[in-house]
Amino acid sequence: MDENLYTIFESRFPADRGAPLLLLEGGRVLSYGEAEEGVARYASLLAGLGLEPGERVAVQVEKSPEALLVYLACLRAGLVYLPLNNAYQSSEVGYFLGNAEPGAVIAQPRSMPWLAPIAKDLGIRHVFTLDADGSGTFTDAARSASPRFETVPRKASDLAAILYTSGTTGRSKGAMISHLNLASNARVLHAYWGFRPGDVLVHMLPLFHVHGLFVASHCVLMNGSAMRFHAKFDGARALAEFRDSTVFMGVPTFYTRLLAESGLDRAACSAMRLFVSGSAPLLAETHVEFEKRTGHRILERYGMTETGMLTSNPLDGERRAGTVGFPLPGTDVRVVDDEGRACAAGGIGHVQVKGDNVLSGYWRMPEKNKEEFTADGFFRTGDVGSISEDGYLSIVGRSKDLIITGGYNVYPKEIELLLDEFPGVAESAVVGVPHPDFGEAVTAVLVPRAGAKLPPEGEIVAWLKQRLANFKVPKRVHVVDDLPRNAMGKVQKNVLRDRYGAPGN
Ligand code: MCA
Ligand code: AMP
Repeated sequence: MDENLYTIFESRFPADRGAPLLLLEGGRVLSYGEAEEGVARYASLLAGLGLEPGERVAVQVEKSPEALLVYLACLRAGLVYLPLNNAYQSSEVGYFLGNAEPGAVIAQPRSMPWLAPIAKDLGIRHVFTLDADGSGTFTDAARSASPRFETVPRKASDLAAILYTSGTTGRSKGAMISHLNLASNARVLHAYWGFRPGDVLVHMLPLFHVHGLFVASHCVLMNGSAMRFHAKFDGARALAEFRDSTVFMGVPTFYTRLLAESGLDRAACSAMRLFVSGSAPLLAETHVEFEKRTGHRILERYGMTETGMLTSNPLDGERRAGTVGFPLPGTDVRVVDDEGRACAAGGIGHVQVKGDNVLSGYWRMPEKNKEEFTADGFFRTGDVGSISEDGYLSIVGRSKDLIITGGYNVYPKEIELLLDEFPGVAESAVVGVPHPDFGEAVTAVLVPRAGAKLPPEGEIVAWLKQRLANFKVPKRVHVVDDLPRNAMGKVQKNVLRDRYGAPGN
């Protein structure tokens, strides 16, 4: 039986293929029929290059309708989609390409001066451009490709995508996501959040991470309905779109920015039926304030790149602020102590999960697979939580050293390793401190070598900007004589967080 995710989507497309899939800025519309034809052409082009099912296609492009169709074309052609955040710089991209060994790369034209040589060195056979306006060598070549394509059948366990997530060691790991992982989560979310004919989703998330690419887009494709598709988040525009839309999904920063819009009120949101938040903790005060202004209780859910969505507050029933709700159907969620024993209700412990939505392992890292899964097959999320008597999960912290800033993950180790290379730096520590817009902000603390004088903060930040995606670059860099350490010699990051998290730092 064919378990290709694209086949599942296709079976849910509207009978009238003239119905809209994408409602674009300036009133442009992309219908399901047009999308289907575009996907077929792109799949024909990719398959025609001689790429075999299972080969990777790396994509680092701006969000555009074409970018969405490239993803669907990879599914359809049995290729493994490898999306890359377009903020990643050359050294980051070089690592991903070297590790994943894609057969083709599609990237922004402006990246070509540095990306083409990397691809050549790595022996990547096909390199295409795709710009934000849909132009580029990829779409040029697709024009003469066949508008008919027979979907390549896939088994449930075949890979659909690889998504890189950074790690606590500073080395990124490729999460291997199968057709079943995606299909099971798409089916569950579509039902759990009550998608129905005529729903219109406002899509302002980036397309290179799970939230925008899978959670939001898949609900729409499973529903055969339309989404208002924007290149990026814009509060005023979102408000205008809410007037004739029904569903919105965003990271907490989207909601705090919406609250800053004076026009956010009940009337502006009267057509909407559902606001979903995730990727980072939503402050209870944001939840309360949003309800006061709009009458809507935000539905908070919790997930990971490796697992898709794991828990959700209910559609009908109490959406409890400060919690991420119940395990989704088909997902086992448990909270255990350091010895792996289940915690009693209300007890705080490690969150572990199991289900069809959970990845099979990391790309070419068998040792990580052993570390990240328990003997009985549960995945260790690295989150610390507790489950209440009545079954609501709360995420209360993380055992992994991770900062989430505006919904993007930053692993301090990666930044520390780089800072340690900065001339004159003896050691460094990177922590997350509270930030009104991004939730947490990356902050660096440096200790100079004996006798060395470090340049002004701005110079260090400029140096980092050339080497790191912009959201990873510390908002502040502090220089100190010593880092605070405990009796074991371990840096006390909590002390640094308290010191630099105070207002005015
Ligand atoms: C941009 N900047 C940031 C961030 N974004 N700094 C920290 N954190 C960020 N997230 C910096 C830029 O480097 C720049 O600094 C300045 O802010 C303005 O940049 P700009 O591009 O104009 O910002 P923006 O367009 O306003 O973007 C903010 C944003 C965006 C809209 C919140 O970051 C965003 O769309 N975030 C969503 C991330 C997401 O989709 N996460 C889901 C991951 P400078 O001027 O110094 O260069 S999936 C996931 O986590 C799991 C699976 C889950 O549960 O969903
Ligand atoms: P990522 O690696 O980008 O998939 O990020 C996954 C991590 O984001 C999880 O392990 C959590 O730490 C965090 N996360 C996602 N959703 C929530 C939420 N609603 N509340 C708290 N943390 C969340």
